[in-house]
Amino acid sequence: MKISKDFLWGASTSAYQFEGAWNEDGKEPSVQDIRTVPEGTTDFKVASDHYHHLIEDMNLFSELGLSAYRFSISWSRIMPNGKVSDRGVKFYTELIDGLLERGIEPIVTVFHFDLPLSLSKIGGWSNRKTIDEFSKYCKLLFDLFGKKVKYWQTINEQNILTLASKVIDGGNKTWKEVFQANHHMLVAQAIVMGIYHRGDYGGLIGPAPNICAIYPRTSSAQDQLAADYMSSFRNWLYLDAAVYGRYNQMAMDILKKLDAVPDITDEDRNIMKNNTCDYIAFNYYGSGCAKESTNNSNNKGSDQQQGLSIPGFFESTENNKLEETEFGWPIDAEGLRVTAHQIYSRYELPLLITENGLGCKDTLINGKVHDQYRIDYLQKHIQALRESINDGIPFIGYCPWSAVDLISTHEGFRKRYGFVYVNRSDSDLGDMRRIKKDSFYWYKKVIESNGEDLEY
Ligand code: BGP
Repeated sequence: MKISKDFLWGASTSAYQFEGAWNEDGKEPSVQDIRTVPEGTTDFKVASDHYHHLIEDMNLFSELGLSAYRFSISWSRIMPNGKVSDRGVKFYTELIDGLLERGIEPIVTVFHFDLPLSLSKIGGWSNRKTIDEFSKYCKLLFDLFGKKVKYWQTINEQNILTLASKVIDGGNKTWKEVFQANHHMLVAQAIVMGIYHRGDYGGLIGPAPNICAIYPRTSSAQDQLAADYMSSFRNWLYLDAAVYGRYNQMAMDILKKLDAVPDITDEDRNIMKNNTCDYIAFNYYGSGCAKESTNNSNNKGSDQQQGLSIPGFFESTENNKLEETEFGWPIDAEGLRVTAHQIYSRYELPLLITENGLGCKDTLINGKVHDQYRIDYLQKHIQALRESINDGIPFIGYCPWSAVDLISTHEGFRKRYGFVYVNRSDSDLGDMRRIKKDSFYWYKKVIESNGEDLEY
């Protein structure tokens, strides 16, 4: 089956990882802007300085031939300390209008890891007041941009954000606190999906978790059960809530045994039940693998793709059938097809890939970046996407991470994903020059052929 003509060929970024200008034009700092600068790096808040390269970057998107661009809006830029900022509105208006003028569909995530500092100070998502603030913020965005933006996502990787707050950051919170905050995010998401639907803005809204198939380490029943538990805890809890408006039973079993069942009011239940999503956006980097939990399961070295374990239920483990990136993430293109089937057979909603890509240390040699390894990775994943479409799964589009190099969530600037190189490093902010990588010219050809020509 051929990919349909209206399929969106995109690329992704997020505000705090791309924009810079973290304290300019009235922007309030977000939780990302107050993080300790990793050892050996310069100020990472400058990111790729997109805020000051807006036109140049949009021209690059246009030259690349993108039909969509997925980005996030910085809550603390457009609504610093809860007040609307004209300068914040101006920036995103210029971006959205600039994309539309270039024939590029804007795909907007309203929240991507960058909670305003003022809300963090009152407890962030553990405080129900954040739900109200999020609703106001989203209503503002829908009113400002609802007629121009057709694809909205609520929260980027709520599952990772939640698990990170306990597992990755080695936080001191209890599981109960972690899942209470998660519950508030689920309620907030449902409320804004309701606002969006009642407002009749004319587009689609959905979640954007990081979803990946979890394989059992062996063919034993114990490992299969571990994989199912891990998948319920990492994947389905979040999508069942967004699509069905209820908690996943296996995930709930884990929460009960962790003494982490959140307080859920009758009103919360009604809100979740009555306000569900229109489509599913998801980020996919590679699959996961689980084995039966042993007593000493722990979460050392966890991040988005590795290391999550819950004693008594599952232990995340390496899949020795897969290669890994230089940053230790498994590469599993065919796993994208498995994941797509798992999602679609559960929910039967259109899918949109909002992130997928290879993070590695590119080198600039004589003004060029020969990133054949990235082309190989993307080629195989687009092939798997084509097969998934051929299997009958409806896909809205594909937005690899990332359009342009940007700052990694926890690996500084040395871990790059972009089609465009940004001339800076961790130790030197450089001149921020944009340089098209080999993958730029390759992806341009892929887009021109509507995914038919994947050769390099
Ligand atoms: C996803 C996030 C992105 C992005 C990407 C790559 O989890 O949504 O923000 O950064 O992963 O991760 P990293 O930057 O850690 O390599």
